[in-house]
Amino acid sequence: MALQATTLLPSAFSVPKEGKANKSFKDSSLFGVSLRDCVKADLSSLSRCKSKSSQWKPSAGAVRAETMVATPAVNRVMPEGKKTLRKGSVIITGASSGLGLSTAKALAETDKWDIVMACRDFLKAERAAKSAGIAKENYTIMHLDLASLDSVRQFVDNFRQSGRPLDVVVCNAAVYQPTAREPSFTAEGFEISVGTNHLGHFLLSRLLLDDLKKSDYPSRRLIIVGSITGNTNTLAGNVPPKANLGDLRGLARGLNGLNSSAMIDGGDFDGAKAYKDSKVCNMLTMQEFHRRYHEETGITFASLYPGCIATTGLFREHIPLFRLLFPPFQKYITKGFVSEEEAGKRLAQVVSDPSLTKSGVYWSWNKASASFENQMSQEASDPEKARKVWEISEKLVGLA
Ligand code: LMG
Ligand code: NDP
Ligand code: PMR
Repeated sequence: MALQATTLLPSAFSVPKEGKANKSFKDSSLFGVSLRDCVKADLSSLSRCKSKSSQWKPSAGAVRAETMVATPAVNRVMPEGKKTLRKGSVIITGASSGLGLSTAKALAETDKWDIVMACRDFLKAERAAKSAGIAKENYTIMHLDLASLDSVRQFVDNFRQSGRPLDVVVCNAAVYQPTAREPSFTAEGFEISVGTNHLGHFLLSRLLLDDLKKSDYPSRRLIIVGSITGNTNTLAGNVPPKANLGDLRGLARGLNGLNSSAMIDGGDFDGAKAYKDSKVCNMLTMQEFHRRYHEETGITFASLYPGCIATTGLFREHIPLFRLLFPPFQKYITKGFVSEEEAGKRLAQVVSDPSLTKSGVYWSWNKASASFENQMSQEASDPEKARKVWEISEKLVGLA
């Protein structure tokens, strides 16, 4: 796919693909945005709404690190006798900082969500939730370390024991190791960025699919956070090192750095590339879920680029000079900057907005913060690659 070479000019916004006007837009060029809010939301899944009430009651005996008990998710009867929808039940991974935390906050403020913050550091998550001012009746913290597949399975067991319904899953957590010279590895020996960002989430979402299927909530969603930097049809995605999964030979051999490369394409280790590759896997996984399960289940599978949230903990391992210059660079030069609060509102829309139920899509936002359906790079939208990544990943995580 041709790179949008026009992108350094402020006036050069994304051009819709022929025949796809009003549908697909590329990640913006300089700004990561398009001028046009073009989405015709597919509201069809709303028609699946059932009125059955949930059986869930907060369970005091659940085996998990939990201090907060949420409001029972039952249909509430209004004074006039009208039933209102029960609270939605959402799991957000990596909700202890950055985008995950601000999304939890945005959802909590609506009082319509019971939020499970799935975090590796319980105390950090608890402090984060408190200092963000999230009301305690709206959230529960459960332990999840995506860098351990045992922990992922344990989390799913704990979640099920809590007796909650499951309506939405947000795969948000990620690690980024831009300065690492040598790879580090997950508990099972996978390179840590792909192991955490992709394989941990892959197992988690595969297991939780059964729970989503059981939900009686009007719109069930599985959301996986993607990024512009994994998309080589953008300027940002062309800053070296570029994402490239190659023929997946490293992934197929287990990314263990021993008898195989730690990189998906089998090349030399590069932490920034591993992160971008993991984001490509996230976007491919979302589409493969869509192809395999949307029609059968009605579940919405979506990905997104929330904007450049240059202030988050994602850049904690970058050199201090980068952390100093990156926010003003994004704010004043690329204008791709978005605050944590704004990005959280964007992801909260993908969780709960009745107009964002379309499945198989990658959402982005324009400068007025209106969502639009964006186009991913050729590699990130390659169905054959998506199938191969899916099949290799299910072997690696022990599902096949
Ligand atoms: C790698 O370096 C690191 O090695 C790695 O560890 C990891 O951090 C990784 O992506 C993360 O980055 C990338 C490095 C090298 O880029 C830099 O950050 C160096 C800065 C180079 C300075 C360029 C001047 C920009 C002016 C901005 C001044 C503001 C200063 C704030 C800086 C904050 C930090 C971001 O990258 C390079 O090799 C440099 C190339 C940079 C441009 C890449 C553009 C891709 C070109 C694609 C073609 C575009 C087509 C457009 C055509 C236009 C026609 C007019
Ligand atoms: P942060 O570092 O602030 O948040 C990442 C979260 O992931 C943290 O809560 C972190 O936990 C958690 N996490 C990391 N490793 C694990 C693990 N092994 N198990 C469980 N949780 C883990 O970064 P952001 O908020 O920026 O990133 C959130 C998402 O947004 C990521 O998917 C990222 O790729 C994406 N994104 C970010 C952009 C940006 O500009 N910042 C742009 C585009 C996409 P802890 O708090 O314990 O460290
Ligand atoms: Mg990038 C043109 C717009 C643009 C946008 C929207 C981003 C987003 N970046 C842009 C441009 C550039 N960046 C340019 C021109 C450069 C060279 C100066 C540049 C550099 C750069 C670096 C070194 N950018 C980075 C880094 C990182 O380490 C970040 C990264 O790649 O992490 C994987 C990053 C990012 N730039 C972005 C976004 C969203 C990131 C954060 C990473 C992500 O989550 O995808």
